[in-house]
Amino acid sequence: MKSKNPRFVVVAFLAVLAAFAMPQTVQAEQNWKATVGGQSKDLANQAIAFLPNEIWIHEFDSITWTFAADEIHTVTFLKASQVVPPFAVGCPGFSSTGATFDGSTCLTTPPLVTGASFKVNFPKAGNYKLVCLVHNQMTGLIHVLPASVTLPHDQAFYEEQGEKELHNLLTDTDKAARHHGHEDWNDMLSVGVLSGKNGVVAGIGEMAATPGGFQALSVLRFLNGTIEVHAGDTVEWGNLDPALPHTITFGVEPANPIPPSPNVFKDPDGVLHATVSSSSDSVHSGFLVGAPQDRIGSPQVPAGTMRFRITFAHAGTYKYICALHDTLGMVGKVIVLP
Ligand SMILES: [Cu+2]
Repeated sequence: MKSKNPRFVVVAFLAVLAAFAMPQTVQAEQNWKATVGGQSKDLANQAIAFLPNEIWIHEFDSITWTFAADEIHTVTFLKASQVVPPFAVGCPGFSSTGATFDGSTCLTTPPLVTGASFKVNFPKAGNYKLVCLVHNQMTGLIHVLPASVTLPHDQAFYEEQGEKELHNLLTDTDKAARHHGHEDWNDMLSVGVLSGKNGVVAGIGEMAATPGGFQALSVLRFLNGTIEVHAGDTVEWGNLDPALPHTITFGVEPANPIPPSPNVFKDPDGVLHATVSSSSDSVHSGFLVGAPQDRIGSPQVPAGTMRFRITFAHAGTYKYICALHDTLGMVGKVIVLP
């Protein structure tokens, strides 16, 4: 370095200052992007997942989640030890996009679908669990690291990872899940999952996991959904999804889809049962859903309701829906011959 020009020294000094200052301001502003849910074109196959479900960021970074499914989801961060609230009440209440989470108060979006997006700021280092209040088995993990720690991945990695996880879920190798609506429902009936020839699979699903948490595939269809029986026969529906509820609903949809309609009784084996005599009858199964898993250290819970039976007294055509997923194409028909 020959020059003793004072102007050069000042410029060099400023350059050194800038070199120190710049990376910090860039890091502090980073906004990451991730996706919530995903689906097949016919809306039947739903990825019940945060995509990807594990992300490493710096404190003061933010993440914007974009919703990509017609099935509802929430982006929710609860406080440590907080009891998981139902999505209808939030955590309680709902946050607005641009909200901040540092572990001291809970944060949740309302249930959202395709087109919505939600930004969360993370000002405090910590490892935060991400959950969906609609789907028990949909979780993720956000690692918020001090600015001094190097991040393991860039945005391109997370986009690729999210696409991989989505692909793995939607192309699940389970035949019945992949080819819903075809003959493969036969596999489910023939292994005795549902009794006899008058069985209908009311949705099917598969659990999956990454080191960041749980993900699932749910197929929102009745397999063998249009079924022919004779007057006096009983049709049995069974939900084969480990996490997602469905309903069997004939006639008028009740305001509250959770409990069964009053005209439903219980068979000796505990399965709910109803009789339909005319196409103007309304019958609602309530939620067909598995019980929460019994875990070591927690009390045993009652069995879930995964089956539903209806006896058809008279000939006719009886249309039914899943009250939760009919708008996504989950509908069926019972044709009762004399
Ligand atoms: Cu459903």
